[in-house]
Amino acid sequence: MSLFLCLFSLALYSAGSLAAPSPSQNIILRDLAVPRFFGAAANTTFLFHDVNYTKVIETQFSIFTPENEMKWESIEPEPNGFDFTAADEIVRFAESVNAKVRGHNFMWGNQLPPWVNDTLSATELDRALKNHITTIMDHYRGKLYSWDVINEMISDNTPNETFKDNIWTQKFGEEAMPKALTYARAVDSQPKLYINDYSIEGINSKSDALYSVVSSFLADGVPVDAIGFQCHFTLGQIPDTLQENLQRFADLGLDVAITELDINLMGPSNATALEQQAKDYWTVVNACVQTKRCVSTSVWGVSDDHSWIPNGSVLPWNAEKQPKPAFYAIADAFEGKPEP
Ligand code: 9MR
Repeated sequence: MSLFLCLFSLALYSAGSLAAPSPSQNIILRDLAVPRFFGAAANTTFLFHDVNYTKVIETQFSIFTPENEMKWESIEPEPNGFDFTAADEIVRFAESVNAKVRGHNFMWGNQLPPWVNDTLSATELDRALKNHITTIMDHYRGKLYSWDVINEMISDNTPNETFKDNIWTQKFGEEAMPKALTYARAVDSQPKLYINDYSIEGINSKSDALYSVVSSFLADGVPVDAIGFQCHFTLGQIPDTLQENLQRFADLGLDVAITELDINLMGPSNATALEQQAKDYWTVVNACVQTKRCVSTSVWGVSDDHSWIPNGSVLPWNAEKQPKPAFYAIADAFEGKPEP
C-alpha cells in the first residue's frame, strides 16, 4: 500500500468510517492446518444466501462435506431419478475456492426416500444400491476426495449386537457394509472410502466393535481406506482416549479424520462456558495433529445460528459470524501451541 493510501485509511479509520479490523482477520485456519485439511459441513440453504456465512466459508476451509445435499432422499428421490442440483452447487463452490469435497453418504438408515425404505425385496434393494453408488460416483468422477460410503452402521447396543438395525442389515445382514464398499471401489479407485460413525471417538465397546469389523474387512480384502470419527461432543466431555483410539485405527494402515466436530454448551453461552468450549476444541484438533494419519478436522456447520443443534452454541463462529474463543483455540492447536 502506498504511503498516501495508508494515511488515507488511517484518517478514515480514526474518523470512524472504516470498521475496526477484527483480530481474526489474518488468521486463516485452512492455512494453519496444512498439511491437514480443515473442513466444514456446507449447506446450500445458507451458501450465497447468508452473506456473512458465505464470507467465512469462502476463506477458512479447505474441505467441505455437503450437510444434506448428497443424502439418498435428496439426490435420488425417485427410483433412478437423480437430482444433482444442490450437490453440484457445493462441488462447484468447493472448486472455486480450491477446496476438496468429502461425499456424504451412501449407506445410512436415515434420510432414505420411502421407495428405498419400504418397498423393495433384497434383490431389488441390492440393485438399487449398486445403481445409486455407480451413478453418483460416475457423476463426480475425478472431483471428490473421499466418500462416506458407510454412515452410522454400528449398533448402539454393542457388545450384544454389532450392526444397527435398519433396512440394510434387515435385507443384507452382515454383508451390508462390504456390499457398499465393494460397489464403490469398483466404480472409482481414486476417492478414499470411509466408514463414518458417532460414539466411536474414545476406546469403548462401540469403537471396539468397529475395530474388529474393520480388522476383519482388511483381512478379507473388503475395500476400506479410512475411518471418520464424527465427534458431536458435549462441553467438558471429550473422551480421554481420543488420541489413543485414532492411533489404533491408524495402526491398521487406515487414514483417520475428525468429520463432524461440534461441542454443545448445554447451557448459557457465558465466558466460562466459552472458555471450556475453546479447551475442548483444542483437545480434539490437537488429537488429530498428534496423529500422523489424521488427514482432516471438519466442523459440522460454520456458525451457531445454522447448526443442526439450534440452541447449543456448538460451533467456532457465533450467530453474528464472529470468531469465538474456540476459533482461536483451533488455530493454536494447528500451530502446536498449548491448550488455552
Ligand atoms: O446436520 C444434518 C441435519 O441438517 C439433518 O436434518 C440431519 C438429518 O438426519 O442430519 C444432520 O447431519 C447428520 C450427519 O449426516 C450424520 N451424522 C449426524 C449428523 C447430525 O445429526
